[in-house]
Amino acid sequence: MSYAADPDCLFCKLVRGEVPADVVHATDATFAFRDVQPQAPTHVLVVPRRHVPDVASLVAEAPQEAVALFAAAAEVARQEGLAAADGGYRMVANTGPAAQQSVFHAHVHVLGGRPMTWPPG
Ligand code: DGP
Repeated sequence: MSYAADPDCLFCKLVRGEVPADVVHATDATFAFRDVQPQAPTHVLVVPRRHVPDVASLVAEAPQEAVALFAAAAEVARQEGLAAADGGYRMVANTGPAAQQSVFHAHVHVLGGRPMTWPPG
């Protein structure tokens, strides 16, 4: 299945620069910016430039871009001083409404800078 670019998608608008973003990292395939509702001292969203509704769809449609997404997330964590050797961070990919996904453009949350608890809510 192939997903067309969505002119109404919020994260597509951020990627295109039509909605302002606090950008922390960008590659040919990915774009990363600070979450507007941070849940931790560091809270960055890493998204593919390609419009697909969730990470599972990205793996199915463009697996090399899913690898690029996780590589970008790891690089963001390193940039933010959160690499595993520095204490670590959490990556979250809410997938579907039961998981509280609210923006249906694939994204990974990179969260850190405070102790994390388990299980997540
Ligand atoms: P999720 O619930 O997993 O779909 O995460 C979507 C996140 O997007 C949520 O943590 C809030 C964030 N968000 C929503 N609108 C905006 C926006 O306009 N700018 C930024 N930077 N983040 C946004």
